[in-house]
Amino acid sequence: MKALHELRSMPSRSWLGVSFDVAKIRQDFPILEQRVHGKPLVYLDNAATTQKPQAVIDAIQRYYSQENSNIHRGVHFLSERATEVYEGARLKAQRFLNASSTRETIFVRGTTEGINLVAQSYGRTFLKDGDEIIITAMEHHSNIVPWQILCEQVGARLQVVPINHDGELLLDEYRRLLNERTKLVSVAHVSNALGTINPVKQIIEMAHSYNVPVLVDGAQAAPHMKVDVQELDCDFYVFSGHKLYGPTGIGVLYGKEALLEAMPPYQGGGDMISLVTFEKTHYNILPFKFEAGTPHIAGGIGLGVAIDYLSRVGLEAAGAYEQELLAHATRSLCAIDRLRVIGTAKQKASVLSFVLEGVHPHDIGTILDREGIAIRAGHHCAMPVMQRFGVPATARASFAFYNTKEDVDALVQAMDKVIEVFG
Ligand code: C6P
Repeated sequence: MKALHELRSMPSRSWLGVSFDVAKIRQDFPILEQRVHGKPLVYLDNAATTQKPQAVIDAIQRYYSQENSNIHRGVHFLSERATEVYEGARLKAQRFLNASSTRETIFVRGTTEGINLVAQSYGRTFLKDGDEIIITAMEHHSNIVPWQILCEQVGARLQVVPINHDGELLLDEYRRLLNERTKLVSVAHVSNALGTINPVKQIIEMAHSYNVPVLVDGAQAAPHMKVDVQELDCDFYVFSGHKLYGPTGIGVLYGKEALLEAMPPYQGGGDMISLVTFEKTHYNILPFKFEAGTPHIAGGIGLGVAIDYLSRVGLEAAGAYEQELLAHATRSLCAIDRLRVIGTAKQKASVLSFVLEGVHPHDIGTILDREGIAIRAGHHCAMPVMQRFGVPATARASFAFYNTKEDVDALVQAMDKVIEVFG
């Protein structure tokens, strides 16, 4: 007979056969132990932000209690230590994306800032009146508004690739929109409102046949699948640390070195310079040219630890397990009368948006909350998606690898309560 500690460390099999020890993983996330409104917390708002493992919390605490100092500046022990840990985190981010060097790995506040950086630095330098930027109908506002601002500044035009009723891109329309006026394509790897996984490699190849660079918004992809920027051959890739089990206020912009070299700084200030005189300023080398001011040091360090944690869990196993959760949740929710899933693409990540006839999504969210279940209800910062599907909002459950089949079943059961209350 096996001892209890041996049994505990054995990987448990999930219900469809993917081997994944979710019970053990849940022990790494202290927040999941709490009760909300007297019920065990069921956290299904992972597309908004993921919870943090103890290792990340410890790293942030360690930084402020033992390492806190400004980086790249000091000659003293603490500054050198903090610089080493922070730059170590950059190396982890570089390897995570398989970027060819840390010069291509820029720390930003998150996906939003990364896209704004490219729009204002690359866009204002290389786009002009009459040029076109292609985005898609499923973008988050962060991948729409920065381009609209740029269009107003330089006189360029935004072109939008439409989607079908399953929430898949119409690639023939994309092909039709690409032409010699196209100067940039910017597309979500995974839609936050629909869950659709876009064929970004194909999108990039098509754009490159017109010599057009492509930015990929990886906010919802990086936490769920292996991203290899060299394999994708994307020109820019952005993601947020807080959706990847890391801290808020930190993210990564990957850019091909030649493009980043050709781009002017986004902001001016300390650390992004090599020499300042009143006559002329020389900028720092990459990646520091794009990192003005004291950065989010604790955030960078926390993100590095989150990347380590994710690689210990194994992105591939986690992704396969999340697919099981998604399939189970989709089947169970679809069995509910008058419930419609919004976003039924063949390739999806673990996002499940739905509407229930006659009940506003905010009311669904409120009833579920009373049951201890956290989902998001609203337009998910993707208003054009809501317009496309003719709904004001959706309820959205989004899964992480620490969620369980029981979490999904709790959601489905609580939907009975919603129906009971609203009829
Ligand atoms: N989506 C959601 O609940 P920031 O806020 O910069 O970390 O990420 C912005 C962003 C950009 N692109 C996509 C595809 C996203 O999903 C998000 C953030 C969250 O869906 C908050 S609105």
